[in-house]
Amino acid sequence: MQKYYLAIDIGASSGRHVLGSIQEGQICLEEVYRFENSMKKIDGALCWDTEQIFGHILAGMKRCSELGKIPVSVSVDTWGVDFVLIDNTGNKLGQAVGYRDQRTDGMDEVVNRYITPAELYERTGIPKQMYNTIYQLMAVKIRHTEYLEKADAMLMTPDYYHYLLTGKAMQEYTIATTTQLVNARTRNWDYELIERLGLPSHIFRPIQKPGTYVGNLKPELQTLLGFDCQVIMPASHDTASAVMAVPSTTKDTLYISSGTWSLMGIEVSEPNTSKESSRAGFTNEGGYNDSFRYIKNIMGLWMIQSVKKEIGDGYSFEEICHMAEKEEITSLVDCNDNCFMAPDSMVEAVKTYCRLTNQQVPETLGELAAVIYNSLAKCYADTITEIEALTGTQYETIHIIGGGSKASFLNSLTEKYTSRKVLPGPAEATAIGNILAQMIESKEIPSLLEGRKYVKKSFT
Ligand code: LFR
Repeated sequence: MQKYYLAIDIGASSGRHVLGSIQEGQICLEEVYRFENSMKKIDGALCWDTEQIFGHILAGMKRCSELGKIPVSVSVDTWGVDFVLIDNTGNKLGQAVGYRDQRTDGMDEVVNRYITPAELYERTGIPKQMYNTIYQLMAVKIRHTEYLEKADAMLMTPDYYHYLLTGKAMQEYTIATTTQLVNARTRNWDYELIERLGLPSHIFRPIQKPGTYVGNLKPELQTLLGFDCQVIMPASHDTASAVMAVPSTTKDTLYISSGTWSLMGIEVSEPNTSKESSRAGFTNEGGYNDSFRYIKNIMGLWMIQSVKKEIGDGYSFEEICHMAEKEEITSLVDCNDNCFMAPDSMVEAVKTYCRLTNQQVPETLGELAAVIYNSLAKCYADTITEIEALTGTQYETIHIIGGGSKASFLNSLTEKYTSRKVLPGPAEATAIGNILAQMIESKEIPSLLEGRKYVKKSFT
């Protein structure tokens, strides 16, 4: 009987259910369900509609049973930093506020009262990003102390869905590191830091490594779906899963996980929490097998996704790339400028940036896309310079994985700006990494190294 593993990979702009199996020595994928995702304004705050997302999770699982392809296990991965607080009956306390919401404005100053930025980076290896969980929790502490008083657990988004599927509240390591509350050396919650911040330590449940069995489906879900299966923790942070699927088996591999965000960096075995690393804004996020993702967060395709939503809805990304290719505009923006994080209008944000920096202001969809794609590629080139200076290593090639690897125009700009060879794919890296964790757990694949060999022969 063919064994299937189900990856439920939920990104900030879309989610997908992918069945993975090994057939004739190769990993085979079958996307069985896909849905749109975005933050929505609820009571004035940008939030995730957790009920709607869970509805999609179940609908995609139901599709597996309709197809007669019952997975032996299922794992959910999502974007990082966001969380849900639950009380001791499992009820959600407040909304699942998303990372682009402004509730964290000024929270860095509050956190600074308890710990200096230098010590915070030294302990956690995570640089300041205003959306990090630490600042979000500080906003909850200040505006909704009652939620923290009633909270029984703080569950990161994928942990919350694993909880809804099984009734077991557990925390996974890779996504926990995105909170900026995990100690980079002990790889555990930094309870001393948590106490200094005045957060209740009991809501931070023991951290488990990817591959841990969470539970089986709740009885009522088994009835609803018509099957039961194991729920296994993948590397629950989508970026951690994506990096598992980098098709390289050598050290010193440079990658960009390209999607709503562009995450550019390398895999290392020890964190770098030096002052230079902090100054350059590199993050040491926890990875599979206790590795670290030494990366820089770059605003990514979010900018073009937003412009498309605003003025280019009738066009595909491919068509938009073709338009951009023909433009001659040379204006560039700093993709990591905070004005692009959650503007009311991305079109206006890009135009204003160009106007304020005395550059040609893009007017058409093609011009706007040209500015964004060129700026991203330039940002990649600057980031390579930083990584090479920090690691003392030269990188000849760049693996681009994730949905953004299909943007061939961006790939060619990346080659132009970086003078490095781009190796695109696999596009479904996150789902593949999610599936690899399940396959390794069930012993169908012996190790991550072997898993990456499978990825190389199956997808490139
Ligand atoms: C990518 C990602 C990034 C994280 C950002 C916000 O989907 O997970 O790694 O920094 O979303 O959570």
